[in-house]
Amino acid sequence: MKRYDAIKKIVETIDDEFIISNIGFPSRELFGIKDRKNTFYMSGSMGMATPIGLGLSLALEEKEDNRKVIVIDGDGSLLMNFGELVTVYAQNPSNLIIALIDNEAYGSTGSQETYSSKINLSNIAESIGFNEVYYLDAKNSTDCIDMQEYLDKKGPVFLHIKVNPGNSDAPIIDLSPSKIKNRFMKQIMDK
Ligand SMILES: Cc1ncc(C[n+]2csc(CCOP(=O)(O)OP(=O)(O)O)c2C)c(N)n1
Repeated sequence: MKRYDAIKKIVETIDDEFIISNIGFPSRELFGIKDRKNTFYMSGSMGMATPIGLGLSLALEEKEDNRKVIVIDGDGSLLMNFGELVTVYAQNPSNLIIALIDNEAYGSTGSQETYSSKINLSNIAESIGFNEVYYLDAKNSTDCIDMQEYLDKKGPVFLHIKVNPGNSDAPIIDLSPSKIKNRFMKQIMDK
């Protein structure tokens, strides 16, 4: 299975959760599978999907809005901004799930190898102190990705989803960045 299959399985069971998706093919694949106003396609920089998800999680908690936040991140992006995991742990948002899709590659730019084949990213999350860390081997099947199970847990939850590298034939997102932002913010404010 590849990133596309994992994303498809993740969105199968979601309802009103907010999704922040990583730059490049993860966002394009998600857009092709299911476009939602509650999704923020993060098209700026690697290593920024989880910090945006964290900020949103904390803001929702503050206004006692019980909707959850799912970040679809990538191993290359996490490795580029490792401090984000420490910050998430220290801020301890109960409503945040990080779904780290680990294809051991910078998939969106040609699948150059990352160091995640040499280190174990769930061990790192555990050693930081995360209580809810799950390693899901989705190389052969995505059945292990049962989002309802993880949505029921008190976050922050770190899902380390191992897949094979490769991109699907995903469409270009034909929405302007301001449209993506404005409709997303409306969803946050409207409740
Ligand atoms: C700071 C920064 N450096 C480089 C890029 C170019 N770039 C966009 S996506 C990407 C690969 C991302 O890899 P990963 O986070 O593992 O996600 P994948 O595409 O494999 O799902 C790169 C290098 C960027 N957008 N931002």
